[in-house]
Amino acid sequence: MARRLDEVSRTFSEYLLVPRLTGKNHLPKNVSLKTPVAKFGRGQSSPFSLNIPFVSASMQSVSGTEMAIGLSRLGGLAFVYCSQAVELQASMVQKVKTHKAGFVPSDSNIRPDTTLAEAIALRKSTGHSTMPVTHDGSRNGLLLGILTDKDYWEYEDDLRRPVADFMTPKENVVFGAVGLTLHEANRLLRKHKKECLPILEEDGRLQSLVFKKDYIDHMNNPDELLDGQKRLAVGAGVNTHDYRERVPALLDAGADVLCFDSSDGFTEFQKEAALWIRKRYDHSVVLGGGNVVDGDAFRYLVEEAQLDFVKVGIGGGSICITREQKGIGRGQASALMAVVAERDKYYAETGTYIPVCSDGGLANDTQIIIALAMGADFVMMGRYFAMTNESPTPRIAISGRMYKPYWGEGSNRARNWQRYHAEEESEAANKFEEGVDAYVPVLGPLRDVMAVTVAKLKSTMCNMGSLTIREFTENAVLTRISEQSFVEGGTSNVFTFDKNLPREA
Ligand code: MZP
Repeated sequence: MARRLDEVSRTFSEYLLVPRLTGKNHLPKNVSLKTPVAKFGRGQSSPFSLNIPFVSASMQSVSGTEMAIGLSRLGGLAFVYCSQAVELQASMVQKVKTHKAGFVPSDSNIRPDTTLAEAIALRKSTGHSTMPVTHDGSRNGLLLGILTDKDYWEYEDDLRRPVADFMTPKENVVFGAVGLTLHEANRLLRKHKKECLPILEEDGRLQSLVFKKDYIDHMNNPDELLDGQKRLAVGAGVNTHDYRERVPALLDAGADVLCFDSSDGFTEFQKEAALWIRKRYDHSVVLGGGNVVDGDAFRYLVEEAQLDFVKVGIGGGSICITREQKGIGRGQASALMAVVAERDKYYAETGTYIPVCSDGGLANDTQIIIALAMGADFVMMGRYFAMTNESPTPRIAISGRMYKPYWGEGSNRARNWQRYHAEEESEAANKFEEGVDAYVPVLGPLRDVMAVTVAKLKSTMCNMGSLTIREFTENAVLTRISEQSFVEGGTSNVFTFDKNLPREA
């Protein structure tokens, strides 16, 4: 006879937090949202942490280059989607890594005999207004000068003339030598009041560029998530089919964290793929996987597949119909609490802490907060990020409001059948979908949307007498709510007016 779990499958909206003593130092400005991603031993710190506990889902309609750059700048991490060709995914990762590194390889290079018209066309296609002029037009050619948009007047100058007539020649260019630190490079920029500093090899070849705007950008984003070379951090989804080609390509491109993207991770396929990665790269790769919904599956992925972190959640995603279609899954709160309990047991037994990620089904900021209080070290979201300007989908006006398409990786549109069915290699695979094709309202820039969530989270953490995510989980006291108290939590016995209704002046 089937084994039956006694506990009802519960979800986040069934819980509230009971405040703990708030001390005078429990102020939002003192709160740290830093949280581990890679496993670590007792008394050690995690080799890879986030500065805010949010990662974006490995989905076509969520995590492209723009999302990865935007989220990493705020301190989180995007998992660039793997439901695309290996080379395309690797090139997205590479774009994030080269986005701003302090020392950036030059992307837009021209020769001295390039015409002004060609240089302007290049500027328009790349958006780069500063172009090194090298002897052969390559990024590592001998530097002959620099052309910026201040050197010419597009509508006045003769566009057929060569850029050599307009550029600042090398003898007037301030440059640095290879070996200079970023700090020294920024000092030179400041001293000479320049926007861009070319860094040259001993023989005069161009090695990289340092921009003033990158320094300013860095100062405006104190939480940004950087790797050891001061490049933005980026994650990437992988699968259990083409990992032998995909993983090396992603790591070569500079991916910082890899994660198996699978609706059900309690499989020998995930173990086999993870062990292949471990054998080839040892523990130098931060590798996560899932998804799971109970302690047995968690143990399996940690002990057998040697993962660094484990993702929790089956069937809770906003676009997910797995529970309806196949009858598998578990209420997200119950799943998370079961896995967190097993994680804590594992930590007590072994001294190794495995970060847990709650993935999918977070319908609002309150649920994000409850998930973290329940013991998730970080949360993965799709819908939340799909609603921001940085998601890769176009804006569409419907009945006077702006929307963006958002579709599941198990929908026909994503055609990501490997994720759901390749293990079965069955024709039945294409007979049903596990995700829907939908729309979400556009909320605006990621920075603005995230600022509200972060403010609410920090405020609640202070209510719970906590300055770190760890303290938050340890201090959390959760209470289940009845339907009646849920109603009580909204407005009651008052009239509220729809903000969208016209009002009298
Ligand atoms: P949500 O934040 O939109 O509620 O959920 C996002 C999560 O749903 C993803 O991280 C992934 O785990 C899951 N997902 C993605 N596609 C599907 C599907 O097509 C899905 N069923 O369940």
